[in-house]
Formats: sequence, C-alpha cells, structure tokens
Amino acid sequence: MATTPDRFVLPAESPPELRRWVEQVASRTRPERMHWCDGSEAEYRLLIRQMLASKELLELNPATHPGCYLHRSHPSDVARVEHLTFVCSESQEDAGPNNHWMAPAEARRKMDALFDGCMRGRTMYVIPYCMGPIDSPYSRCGVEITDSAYVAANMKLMTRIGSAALARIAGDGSFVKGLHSIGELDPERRFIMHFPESLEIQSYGSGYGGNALLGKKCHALRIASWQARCEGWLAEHMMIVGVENPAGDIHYIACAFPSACGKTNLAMLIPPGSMPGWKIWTVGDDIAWLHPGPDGRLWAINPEAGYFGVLPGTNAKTNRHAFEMIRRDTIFTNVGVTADNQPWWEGLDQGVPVTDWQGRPFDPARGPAAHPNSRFTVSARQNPSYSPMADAPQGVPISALVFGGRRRALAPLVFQARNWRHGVLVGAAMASETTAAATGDVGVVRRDPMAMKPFAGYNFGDYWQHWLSMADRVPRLPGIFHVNWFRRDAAGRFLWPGYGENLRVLAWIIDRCQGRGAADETAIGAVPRRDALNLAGLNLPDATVSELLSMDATQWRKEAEEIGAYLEGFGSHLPEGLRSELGDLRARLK
Ligand code: SAT
Ligand code: MN
Repeated sequence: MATTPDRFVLPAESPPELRRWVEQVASRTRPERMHWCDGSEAEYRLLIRQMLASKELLELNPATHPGCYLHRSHPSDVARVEHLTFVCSESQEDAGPNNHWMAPAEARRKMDALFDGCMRGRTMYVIPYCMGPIDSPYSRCGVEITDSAYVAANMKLMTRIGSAALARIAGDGSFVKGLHSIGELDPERRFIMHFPESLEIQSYGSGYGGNALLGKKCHALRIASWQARCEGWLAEHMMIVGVENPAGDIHYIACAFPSACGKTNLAMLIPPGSMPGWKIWTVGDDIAWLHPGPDGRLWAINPEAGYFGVLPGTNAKTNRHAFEMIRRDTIFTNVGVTADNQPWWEGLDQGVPVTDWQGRPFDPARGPAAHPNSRFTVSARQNPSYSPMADAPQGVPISALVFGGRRRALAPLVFQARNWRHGVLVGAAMASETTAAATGDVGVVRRDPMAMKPFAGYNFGDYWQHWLSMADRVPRLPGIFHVNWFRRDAAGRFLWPGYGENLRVLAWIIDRCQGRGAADETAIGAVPRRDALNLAGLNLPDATVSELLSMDATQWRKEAEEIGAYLEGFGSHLPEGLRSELGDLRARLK
C-alpha cells in the first residue's frame, strides 16, 4: 500500500488518533492537496473564490444579495437517498426494521473500493467540527474529511468548525470520523454508511445536504441517537423555540416534524398582529439534543450553528425572518435565477425566473424553476429572532415536546398526551405525508415515529424503550403534545391558516404546562375547548373550528389498528409499555 505523501503537513496540535486516521485516508484516497480547515473568515472567502473559479458557485447579484452564491448540484443529486443509507451495526437486529442494514465488513469492503484513489487530482479538506457550543458538556465533536469545497463551506456555516473544535477534540479524546467523497456523483455508486459502534460515517457519490454535510443528519441524529442511548440522553429531529409572553416569561418548546413540514418556519414565527407583546426566539430549526439537567428538568441544546432550509414557499409573508436573513452571505442550492441575477424560487412574490435550477432557460412546461427541495445555507446568527441562549453551554429548559406531521385528515389541530408513556406512544404512532426532502413519491402517508424514520441510528423498538426510560431519569418531564397544521376540508382546502397563527396553539400548550388551558379529555388525549384557544381576529367559521378540534372515534379505531400492526413489526423489541399503552387507547376508543 502506498504511503502518505510527506508533502502533507499535519497540524502539531492534532491528536495522534486523528493524525493516524487522516494519514490512512490520504493513502487510500490519494488527494493532490490537503487542507486543514481553521474555520476563519479568510478561509471561507478563499473557498468561495476557488469555487467561483471552478464554476461550482455562481455569484448572485451583489447589489441585492451581497455575499450570496448559487450552487447547482448534479440533477440526480438533489435530496437524501434513504434507500442507499445504511446502518452498519455488528448485529442486524440492532439496526432494526426501520433501517437498511449491511454487515460492517461488507460495507467497509464496498466503501474501501469506492474510496480507492477517489481524490486523485483533488484537494482533501479536513474539517474538525463541534456539534453544540464549544464549551457545553453536552456537545460532541467530529472530523469530516471531504473532497468537496462546497461541503467545507457549508460546514463552516452550519457548524462550529476549525481550531476551537480541534482543541476540544484533543481534550475529549474521542470524535466521530466522517469520510466523504463526491466520487463521480453517479447514483449507481452512491452510499451513506454509518458504523455506530466505532463512531464512523462513510459517504460516497453525493454532494447534497444530508448525504454530504456529515455533521447534520449522519452525526447529529444517526450516530448521536446511538451515543445518546448509551449515555442516557436523546438526540432528536426537533426544532427548539423560546416563546416569550407579554409578561416577559420565556418558555422553551421542542417540536419534531418530518423534513419539509415547517420546522424552520415555526422556529422563526412572527406573532400575528392580534397577539401584541409576544415574541419568538429561535434556538434551533432542525435538531435538538436533550439531556436530563441538574434541576430535574429536560434541557436542550441545538448542535448546529446554521440552517439548511427549504426555499420554495419562503417569502415575506410565510417567514419574514428567513426571507430577510437570506439576503446576504447565503449559499443557495438549486434555485432559479432572474434576469438581473437574483435567486428565484416558487412562492417568491416578486421577480421572474429566466433560468431554472439546472441552468436551462426557464420553461414552465419542464417543471418548476427552483427544485422543490432547493435550499439555503446560512449562519444562524443572521436570523433576526436568533436566541442568545443558542450559545448557552447548559442549553434551555424544555416545557413541552410537540410531535406533528402533515395529515389531511384524522389528527385534530392539537391535543395533549395524558402522560409521558402515552406521549411516547403518540410520538411512535406519528405519520406524515412524504415530501421532496427525500427521493421517492411525494404525498404518501407513511409512519414516521418522532420524525426519526430516516434518522434513528438503531432499532426503533429499543429507541422507544429508551424514550420510556427517560421517565426514570427526569423527575420533571415536559408535557407531550401533537399538532396538525395541515388538516383539510372535503374540498381539499386547509382548515387552519398556519404560519404566524400557529402561535395561538403554542400559547395553549404553554397554558397547559402551567396547569391552565381548558380542555376536553378525549380517548386520544386532551383537546382544547374552543374558548381556551385564542381565535380572536381569525374569523374562522364555527364549523371549521369544530372540525379542527374534532376527534372521530371510528377513524381513530382504524388508526389504532394500523398503529398496532406497525408497532408489532418490531417484534420482541417492542416495549411492553407501548403495547399496553396502545391497549389502553383501544379500550378508551371502544
Ligand atoms: O438534506 S437534509 O437532511 O440536510 C435536510 C432534510 O431532509 O431535513
Ligand atoms: Mn430535518
């Protein structure tokens, strides 16, 4: 085997285990150059200049969008590829029926062959990163090795990279090893492999989002969920928001919705005019790491430092904060462009696209100008509602956990689980219509427990048991709620206005956490009395409100059957606590 070219200088402050691994990777992948990321602004600008020169990035209109660039990914590489994503635990049972599994030895053989010489002529970037505030005991570090400058630049915006992370790694002793190459961007030679037992990720053949920015879904959810189970905490697909009431009290809520179901919009919500004095503080928009705190409550940090948000539908009305923050220093991926070189996506209420996301003259007959999963990457600090608590090492105390999905029928606007165990069932039973965030059909209802179907790094049965066990670890657990902003009437129209008006529902949730907020106890949980929800100024017809808050026992009996069939698929791993909780639900629905 060839050795590492001695022209590569490895930083003296890097721990021996890291140096050994980098040398190993370099001798397998044979890069032309090696660059250790220090995370500086100068380095970011250098990466941008290089990508402008290689046409990986195009500069957007510097007058309207200073510091903004467009990246067009390969047309076959526009979303996460769940069918090519594997959890490679020693035993298949540990991965569970919820994951694709490959034996670690086989996965390594496959990946070794793909990585062999794959960085010839390219630069290898070594990116030390920290998920979470550098000084938080709850943060965990990793190093991503990649041959993509686009990945390096995105990692700079999305996480805390560079020297401070490297120093922490040297102190921590362990780190997640993430190896990535865009390869040939060939869908036939594309795999995202996770080795939870050895804290490793190997990703080949995709340059896109969750497949390539390894700190995000691969580390902060798949690997971290495994670590969290071993260490007694939770790594969840949840946004975190602080809701400030007119008295100035802030309550923190964490919400799990599947990809492209509005977590980012909710995290940056603008209170409606009819709720003066209310304010929203964004802690995170996608991922929460939840730890039992010293005071007996559950505390959350956002492991990320930036947003990788969906563009279509984003405008001054639906998400003014996002709209404002992406007018500068933002990387746009797969959007259209106007004649004066501004980024354009469907749902933008100004401008006309002349070029589509593939760089062709825009022709509506060929589909939308922006890809439905087109994204912005931006530092969280540009968000006008950025919470200073996002940098607090201890995180924020969580008052309520909220599950939700896209469901045109069945689930009422909001209900509260009866207790923690029932809440775990509510999360485990989540279902949602699929979106463009992953390749495959859009709009099909599928089970997506805790919005973690694509992201749980181990057997869902064991994962639910771990959730149940939090009751023994956390004396003052948050309340658990379920919301559905997407219910429709017989004609297919949305019943609830959504967006900023969702604050009305959050206000009821906070009331409930404080022992207020009138509700009717139903078989599925506590549903608000209509006078307990602030509906002032909405002009919703009575019939609409009734429908939004209705619970149809016949439909729910059928749903309970389907939940039962789904859960039983986990066989002996299904916790007894969940099985009996479902039995109780069935009995209440009789
Ligand atoms: O592609 S990502 O996984 O980063 C975004 C998402 O699907 O939520
Ligand atoms: Mn997500």
